[in-house]
Amino acid sequence: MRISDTSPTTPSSPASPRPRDHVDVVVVGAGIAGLYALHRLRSDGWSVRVFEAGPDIGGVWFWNRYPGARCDVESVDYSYSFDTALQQEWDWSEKYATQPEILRYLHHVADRFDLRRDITLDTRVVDMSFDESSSSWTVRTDRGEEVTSRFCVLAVGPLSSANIPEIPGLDSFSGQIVHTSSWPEDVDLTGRRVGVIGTGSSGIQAIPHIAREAGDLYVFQRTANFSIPAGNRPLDAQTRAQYKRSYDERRRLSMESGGGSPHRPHPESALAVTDDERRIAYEKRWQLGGVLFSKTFPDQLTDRAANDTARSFWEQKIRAVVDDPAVAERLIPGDHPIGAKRICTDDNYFETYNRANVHLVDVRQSPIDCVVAEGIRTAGETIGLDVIVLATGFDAMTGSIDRINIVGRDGQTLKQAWSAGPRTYLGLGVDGFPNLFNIAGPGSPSVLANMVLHAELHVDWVADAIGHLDAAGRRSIEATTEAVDAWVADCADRADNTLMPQANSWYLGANVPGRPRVFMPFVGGFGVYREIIADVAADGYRGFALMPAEELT
Ligand code: N01
Repeated sequence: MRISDTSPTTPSSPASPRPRDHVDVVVVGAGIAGLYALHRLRSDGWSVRVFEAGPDIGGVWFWNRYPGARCDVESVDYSYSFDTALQQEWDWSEKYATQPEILRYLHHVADRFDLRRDITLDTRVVDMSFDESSSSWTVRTDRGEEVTSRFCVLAVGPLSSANIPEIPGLDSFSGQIVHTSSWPEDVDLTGRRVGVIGTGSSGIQAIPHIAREAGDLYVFQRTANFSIPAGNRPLDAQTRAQYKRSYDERRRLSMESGGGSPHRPHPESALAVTDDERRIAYEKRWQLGGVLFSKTFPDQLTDRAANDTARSFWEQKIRAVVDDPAVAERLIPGDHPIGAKRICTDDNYFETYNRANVHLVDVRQSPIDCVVAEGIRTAGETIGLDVIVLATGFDAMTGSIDRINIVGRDGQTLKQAWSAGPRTYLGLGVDGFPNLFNIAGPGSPSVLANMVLHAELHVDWVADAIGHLDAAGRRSIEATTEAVDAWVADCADRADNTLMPQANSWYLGANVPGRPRVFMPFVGGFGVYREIIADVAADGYRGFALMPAEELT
């Protein structure tokens, strides 16, 4: 029985439908995951409403429109796989799609599958509470709307809440301050004095573009970062046709892989091959471009000696392109293994430091004291600026979930339940919070995988689970505390067996003061994870309690 069949529905005219105040599923967020959740769940016959805080669909691909923003996963892979016709009709113009092209693609998907009619834009979900007696959620928005639903799907994105640094005096700056993740449309950097704080993926992508526009660019680097040239190029008709012919195989390989990519690592340990073989393997990955360099060899992220071989190859490449050896030295990370933070993907990043108008400020040597009206004051001087760009990243994985007051069974909030770090079963469910599903959040491969395929994997699992509950006459599904405890321990063990926790990364919440230091993504690999969650479903949703209707209080 479908809840919507029995609930009062709002009469509507086809011309101006009134949004329903009771639906089967509320989805929070209209980014890549939310859009697919709407399509899949609606195709299964459920009534769905999607709430999106932004003025447009697209999630991070709406907001992250800083100069040079593009995806660091190949466009042909960073695209939905659920519809063969969609794959065949959409033409990607470059190996790595720009932010505007990805947003155009998402608009195309929204139109093609008629998604907009169930999406409410400019509306932030602020409060969600579970009522045990009706086994339903009440969802409240910042516009005062209240909707009840049997299920809720959080598709809020793991990297969607900006991390604004607590630098004294930030408010006193007389120029413009922008954050890369909410880039205004009207920023003119031409000839201006620009300061960029942060050298993660966003900063490293934006810096070469800003350098070409700005009069002077000052890069405030706290931690040097590993980055690999993207090797971006336009895709000609022949290449596109070849991709389209190989989609099935590409998707199959991606779904089975460690990170959601069709490219396989070298079969042997980095330490088992000859120096020549190793160099050739790294060179091949270097030419492939981007983040996959961290997966050249299977033991690169588990064995420090293997990791060091990658690091020394990388260092030679960087020293060869930076003219000033002292600057090169400051740009080479010394504090973490390569790949323990997400490797950045760039477009002439290191070469940019050869420009006369680009100045590297090492914040560890000359800490930022404060921001003043005319610029940034460091240990020795005041650097005059017109624009400050905060490329300071995100309150990752849990930041956007924390912004919603989520109240589960017995009045417990999710914030309380996660006060010592996020606790989930399979990343999908939380004990005490029935019928609530989290897409690509903590406890799942999430940001370590291809986020589009990951979204599809999660949404399909959730839709199947909802269908199963319905067919079995169950009203709710909730992870058991035992299953959550075991999964949290398993995730921690897997992470501890890698080099990943050795970096102060956002994977650990280490970039946000006050966050508990817990490695949040599942590091066991996308393909392995996919098998685990499929097995749990096939085994009657092992580790979840499925409550029959008559047991409701
Ligand atoms: O954020 P980050 P990001 N003073 O956290 C520095 C995805 N992404 O937006 O390392 C001075 O990585 C901070 O320094 P430190 C991708 O998954 C993808 O760049 O903490 N500096 C760091 O250098 C990526 O990993 C794409 O010492 C301060 C920087 O700010 C993730 O998003 C593009 C500071 C933040 O780097 C996050 O990337 C963009 C302070 N007070 C993003 N506070 C693509 O697909 C912070 N920093 C290409």
